[in-house]
Amino acid sequence: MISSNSPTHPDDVVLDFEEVDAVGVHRAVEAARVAQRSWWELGALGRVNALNRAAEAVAARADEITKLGIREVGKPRTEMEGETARGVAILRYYAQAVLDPDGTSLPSPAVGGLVIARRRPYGVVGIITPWNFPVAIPLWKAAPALAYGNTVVCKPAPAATAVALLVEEIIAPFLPANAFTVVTGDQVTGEALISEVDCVSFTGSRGVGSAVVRAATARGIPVQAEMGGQNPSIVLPDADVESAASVIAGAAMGFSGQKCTATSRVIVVGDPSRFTEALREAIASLPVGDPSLRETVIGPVVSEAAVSAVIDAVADAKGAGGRILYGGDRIDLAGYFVEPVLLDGVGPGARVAQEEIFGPFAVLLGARDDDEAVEMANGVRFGLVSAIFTNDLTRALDLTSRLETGLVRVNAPTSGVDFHAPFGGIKDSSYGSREQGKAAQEFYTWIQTLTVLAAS
Ligand code: UN1
Repeated sequence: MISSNSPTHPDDVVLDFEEVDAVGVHRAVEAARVAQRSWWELGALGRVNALNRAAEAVAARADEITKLGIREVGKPRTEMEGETARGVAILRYYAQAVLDPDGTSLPSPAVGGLVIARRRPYGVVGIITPWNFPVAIPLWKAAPALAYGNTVVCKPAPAATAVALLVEEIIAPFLPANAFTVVTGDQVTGEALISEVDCVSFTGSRGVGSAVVRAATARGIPVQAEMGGQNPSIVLPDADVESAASVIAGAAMGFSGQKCTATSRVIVVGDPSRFTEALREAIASLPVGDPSLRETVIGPVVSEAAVSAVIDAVADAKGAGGRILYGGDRIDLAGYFVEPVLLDGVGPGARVAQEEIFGPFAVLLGARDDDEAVEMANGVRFGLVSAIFTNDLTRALDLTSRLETGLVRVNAPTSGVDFHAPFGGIKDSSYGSREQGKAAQEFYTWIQTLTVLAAS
């Protein structure tokens, strides 16, 4: 038996559930395989209709989903409301994407013939989703997989299982039976899923992601994995100090920094003193506490282990010469609360400036000039997202082309994703083709080249 507990009140057991074993996963995938035929036979307009109705059903129960998300993963209300609304928007978007062109017509070698490269669904897609976006990530994987004709079996992170089951309860009635099912569990369930499905999409840690990629590629099935980040925000000397500090504070500490897109390093070009003080103040002004309150920006972290990771990182940074500018202690509340941490004094090679802490934790680094800032920004194994703060368009453009990250944002927070744009990183951050937007079509389909000639 596995329990999902509220990080705000760990005595509050949100859900107890069984780990679905290999036999159970096999049954779910076989049922999804049968469902895929009915789903495909509904035709494109049938899929549009079903996904639109699913979107409206999620919208109608947005409050319930939001409340459960706040309770189960501790995401502050404003962010959780935004995430649920994003889930609805994703379903509506992919409902229409069903009608996008699904291939290309090419010149025929024989006059009067046809050559068409058309996209076909794989069959059953396995999605393995994290706890930090309990609604948006399952939906941004499931909605395109379904739109392009696949069915889906979802293995959510144990800590977000109740939300995943609620999403299933809400959307499944609009689809053929077993077209979207959740299998609860942890590693055993995830491994069984990869061994059965036709295609795998994963978001989570680097360690688990590497194992997922190895297992899927060993079977020769397509796989995409979104893993960690160690995301830099670069502040140029001409940036508007107050506004950059406020955006970066939110990007680093919102939802306690528990996003693969969170800012973890703040690289200040030139004299850092004014910006350092502004950032310290911006972080200090962020309301910390009960995630069910609308004003809260920093709620709990997800678990006791996550508290320890932050406290250990503080000790580690101090050992490497770090100076704590803000926070660094556990907060005396029943749940898993830690103060947001801002520090400087460590070098770019320090562990806390290289690895992902996945908590409310930001390291300030100083750079002499743009070249040094780029070198520092790129000097990590991750490559998900970077941000540049400046009003100097020429300098910004130059930096954008030198930063080795899948996403680059100018005067915008590293966190926050546009569901209609391709999303993903390079280096150790990602594997496989991009998620979201039209890029998802490429991942969830294969190309069949069809040649039709007139009978001679
Ligand atoms: C966001 O910043 O809104 O798991 C989304 C994550 C990322 C998604 C970030 N894959 O944190």
